[in-house]
Amino acid sequence: MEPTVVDIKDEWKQGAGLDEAGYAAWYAQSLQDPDGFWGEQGKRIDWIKPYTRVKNTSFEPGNISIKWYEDGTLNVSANCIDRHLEKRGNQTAIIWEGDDPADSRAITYRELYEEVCRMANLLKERGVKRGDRVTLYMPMIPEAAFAMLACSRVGAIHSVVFGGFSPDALAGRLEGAASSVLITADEGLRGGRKIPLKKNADRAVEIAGKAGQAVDTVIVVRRTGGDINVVEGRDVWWHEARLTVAAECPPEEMSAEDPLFILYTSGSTGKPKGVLHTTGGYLVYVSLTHQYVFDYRDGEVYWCSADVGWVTGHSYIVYGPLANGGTTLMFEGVPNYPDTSRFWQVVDKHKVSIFYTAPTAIRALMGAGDEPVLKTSRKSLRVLGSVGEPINPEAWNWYYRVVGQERCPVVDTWWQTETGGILISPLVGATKLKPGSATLPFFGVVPQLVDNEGKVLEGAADGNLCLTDSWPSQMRTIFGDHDRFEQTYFSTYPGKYFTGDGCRRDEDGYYWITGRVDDVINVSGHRMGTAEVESSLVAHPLVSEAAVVGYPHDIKGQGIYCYVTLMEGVEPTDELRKELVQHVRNDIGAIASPDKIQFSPGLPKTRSGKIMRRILRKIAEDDFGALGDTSTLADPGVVDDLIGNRQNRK
Ligand code: 6R9
Repeated sequence: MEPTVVDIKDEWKQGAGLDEAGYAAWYAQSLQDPDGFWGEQGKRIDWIKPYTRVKNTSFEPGNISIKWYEDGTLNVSANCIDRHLEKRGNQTAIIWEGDDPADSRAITYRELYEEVCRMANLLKERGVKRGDRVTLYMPMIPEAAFAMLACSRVGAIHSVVFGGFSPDALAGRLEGAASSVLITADEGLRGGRKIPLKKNADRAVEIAGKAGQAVDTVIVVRRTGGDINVVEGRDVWWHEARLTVAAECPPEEMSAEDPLFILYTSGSTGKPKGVLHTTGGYLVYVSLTHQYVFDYRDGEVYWCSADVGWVTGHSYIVYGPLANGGTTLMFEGVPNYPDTSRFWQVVDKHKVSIFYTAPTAIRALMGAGDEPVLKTSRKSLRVLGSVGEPINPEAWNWYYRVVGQERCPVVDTWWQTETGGILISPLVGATKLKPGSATLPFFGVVPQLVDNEGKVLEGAADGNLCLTDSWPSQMRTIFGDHDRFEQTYFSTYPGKYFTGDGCRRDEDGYYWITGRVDDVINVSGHRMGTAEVESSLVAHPLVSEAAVVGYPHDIKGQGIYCYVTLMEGVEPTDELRKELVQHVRNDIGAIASPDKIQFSPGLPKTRSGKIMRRILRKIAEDDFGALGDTSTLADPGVVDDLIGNRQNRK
């Protein structure tokens, strides 16, 4: 089927004046002369000491080294706040929309400055210094942004852990980052339900303590007023402490290559990795992409519905929009509470111009029909964005047609925690759209498709997506494990960064991401390593072996399908199935809940004992005809058993 092309409409032409030819010219220049191009773009942020060196990067095996603007110094929070005060002190920096539609708050740049300075002073009072790691376990409230910016103000490295993660997962991240300071809230609130953050945090601190990572400060933001346990000397109420510290705090002068944050993300093997980002290149890149991809214009309200626990929240709720002096909306709730019109009611209430969300939310709302959308106005909307997973053309068209009334371009933005910012995406006003395609690379980004042997594929082709050169917001290392960094991203195809994604390039040079080609699955836009779910399952005393794969799911994109072999003599029952689901939820968090568990006496393995996931994926997809070569299996009979027992539970 020939893809439809959506032409650029006159009203989409960029405020900044970039059109199709402008994009092509800038793109060409960014590849021919990276130093010249990025040297110029680097000026969009304020430097304390200007850089003289721009790009210094190597993807050479054994010497993976990524440095941008390395001799420049700056402070990220000063760039996101202080430099806007003169012109925008009274402009709203953050609009907060609570879970309850009656709850909202507007924070000006002046107020943001004061709150961030207070939080920074409190951190200092508790002994936090440059380079220390501070862990955040927060609901979607403005204090989450205050805390991130406060860390950057004092030169500390934040590690934000998504509020849906379990105490065990939080403990692992406290240990991994060797973090002795935690910022949390009494409870979170989502869809009318309370989430016991402080209770989870207490448990996590206890687990981490037993493993040798002492946490000596827990700063607690009061959100719901729910009952919590307060540990004298360790726990500090934010609402009390903030009255005792100054609302002024000079920003630390940081090097462009000093770390800004660690963010744990799942890979195909082992424990989640601490992806490390630094200050200068990151800030230049996220502010530039925020402006050009979305065509952000002064004074507009911009809303990214992600959670600050994910990279999208870091780059496109907090750092990009605030570096640009924008007004960023932060939403505490969920798309279907109190009802399925909520997103569009928020758009109308706050006159949102740019709305950025995930395909899983679009598909879920599409399932509720057009009426909840059509009863709202949405006339403030100008641009729609998508991120997190491939968007199927049907969902793209609904988003474009029903939500955006064919007035608003849809920018499908492809990127990763590791890339820090958007790498492949249309630019509003400068790129013709094709529903389902992330379209073309951003300035300085060089995608390459290779086959499984690493042979470079030219022209229209389907292959593994690599990037042949660095961009300023690339991750610098895995915190504390540079060898694993090289091993994970640069060893599959030496000399290139391998994304882990499959991708097709069409005859117009447009990119179509086809999904992960490794053992990472994408459930409702959340990244998960199948290995993590497997290791949780096998930790259950009644489980002998487990293999986990993704399967197509109408709303979530991918669901979690688990094949479980029980210990000798254990009866497979529905009760046990429920218990295992609960076990994984407790271990990792609700986002890792298995959708289907199939008890299977055996798993298909090669003679060397490797589980053949390819076959398990096909069975989970109900695609029994295409199992491929099963001749290397130790016991081919296992496959027939698995097909015979295929669970088709909803
Ligand atoms: C930003 C973010 C990264 C993985 C990535 C890919 C998938 C993200 C996408 C997309 C197709 C898009 N992904 N955006 N696939 N089209 N527009 O989501 O980071 O959580 O690290 O996930 O998500 O598979 O490799 P992260």
